[in-house]
Amino acid sequence: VYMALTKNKEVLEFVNTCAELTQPDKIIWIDGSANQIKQLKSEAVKSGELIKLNEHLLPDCYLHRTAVNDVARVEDRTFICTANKEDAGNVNFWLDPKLAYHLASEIARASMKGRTMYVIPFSMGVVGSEFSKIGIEITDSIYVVLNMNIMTRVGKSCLDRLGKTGSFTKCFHAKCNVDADKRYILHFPEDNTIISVNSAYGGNVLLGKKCLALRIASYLGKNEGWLAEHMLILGVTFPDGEKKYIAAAFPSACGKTNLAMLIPPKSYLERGYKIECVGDDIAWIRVGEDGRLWAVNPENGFFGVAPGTNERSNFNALQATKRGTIFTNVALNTDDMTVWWEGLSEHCPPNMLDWTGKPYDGSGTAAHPNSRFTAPAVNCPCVSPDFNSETGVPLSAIIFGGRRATTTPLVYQAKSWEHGVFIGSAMSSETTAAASGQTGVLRHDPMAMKPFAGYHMGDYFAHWIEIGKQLKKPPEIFNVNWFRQDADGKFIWPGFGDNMRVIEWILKRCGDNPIGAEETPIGFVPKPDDINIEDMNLSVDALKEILSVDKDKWIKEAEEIEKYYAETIGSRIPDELYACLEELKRNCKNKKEG
Ligand code: SAT
Ligand code: MN
Repeated sequence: VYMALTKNKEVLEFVNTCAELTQPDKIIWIDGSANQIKQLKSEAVKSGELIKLNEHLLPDCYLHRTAVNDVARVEDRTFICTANKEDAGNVNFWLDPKLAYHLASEIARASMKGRTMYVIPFSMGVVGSEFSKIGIEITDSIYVVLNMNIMTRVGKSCLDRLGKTGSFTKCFHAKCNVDADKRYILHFPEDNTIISVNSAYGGNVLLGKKCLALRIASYLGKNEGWLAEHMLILGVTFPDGEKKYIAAAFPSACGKTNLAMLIPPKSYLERGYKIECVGDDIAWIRVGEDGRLWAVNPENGFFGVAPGTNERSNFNALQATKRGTIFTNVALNTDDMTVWWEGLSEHCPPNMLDWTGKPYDGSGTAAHPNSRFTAPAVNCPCVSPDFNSETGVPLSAIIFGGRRATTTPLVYQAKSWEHGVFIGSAMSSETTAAASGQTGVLRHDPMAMKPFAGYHMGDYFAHWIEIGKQLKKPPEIFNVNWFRQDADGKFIWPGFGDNMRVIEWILKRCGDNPIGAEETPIGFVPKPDDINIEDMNLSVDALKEILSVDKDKWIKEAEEIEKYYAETIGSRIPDELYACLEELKRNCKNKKEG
């Protein structure tokens, strides 16, 4: 027996169908009230699902440990289930929808016996904004409820927004036995439905995040004329008070959160520059009436990578985790019940339990490399005053970037929108711990959306070209690479706050009176004098080195892109991109140029 919070027939049917299948003992509707959340936290502490941290040092903060086989997204168990296989594209794994529903139903059948089923009404984006989408997530995990309550806008207002007839994304999650062999993350874009079974790790189970806000939303965006992207959004305030906004796409664990919350170098702060964070992971982008692109962050919190986060690398993110935060798979300091991860401080304090809960003896890492914090956005000292804007922020620039030890310069600019789409489509990056599998392997990751595009990648590129045609004032498009290495394998560019120096150049290239640049075979590169390296431990020669474009390397890169287009994406690639590829090849082979 339960009290439904809505009269929406479709919602009630969805909840009933899930309950009949999974047979929970109890159903609880999440209304988002402080009281209900408090109760759930104390229940989770009692059951051991959460460990309460030091109330004085980390008020209202908790530690959660996942199963050791369940620590990252699982791309090879993530499926796009379209009626026609071809529509999912070759970059995605595909399952026949009928088969997928059947498979998941059999796995989830009776799996909530003896458990509670929670119904989470949530909104991606500010409730009521034209950008926003409502979802209903069913789950048997309190951890999921509490994380969704941080990452999204949860509660009755979402159901009120739906009214009696509104439509929503059906999100079903059942933890089952966390059996890795029966783990499936299934998307049915044509039914606006997501099913996740046998996992309890963030990206696989917080279904508002990658599953809805990227895979399903990218499909909705294609049909409705907007973009759902794996992008941070930041605002830059200039000394004269003017503000400009940038969206930037990087693969998981490549520094989106750090860039979004960057603290400029001292000399910039003194001149009055300021960075504010609108979002650190996902951007929903629409063409405004003014012919510009406008972006919102559909999330309400940060699910950030813990290792490497410290006072110097990301002061703002660290501050954001000081209250109301759930930590996942970090190490526990048993002396004072605080948390630790590699890079938080130089030395690991004594009396630590590692991420699995065992005494840490110094072998391996104390925190899992993909350990995370789930922190409310309002906690972030540099959160933008536009964070809750219903109309979003106008974009002056879009940045693509990845981890590349060689080839790709520190920054370069596309010659046109189409060329920018080409650059995004041709991105490669070294893999990280954010997904299961080997790390450090160079792979293609177009627009950082390889794991997240909910439909055919060729159609996705075509959609970008189509959006460009509607723009009167398209943002300038850039590519950055903070990760170029020297002959000894050391990073040449220091990154973090110093990335402000590149942001400054990027914004000087936008607007009505852009500064000059060098034209190279791949696009426009800064004149070395135009990157401010004052008060920085970087020689002019090192700067020239990371701005250099090696034609021979780019001939190989172009061949690689051509191969990727033909062999992996396979079809539906717009002609505009092939034209850019041909131009790149011509430019590189023309020895007189550049
Ligand atoms: O685990 S998540 O997918 O939510 C984070 C990420 O990989 O970007
Ligand atoms: Mn991400």
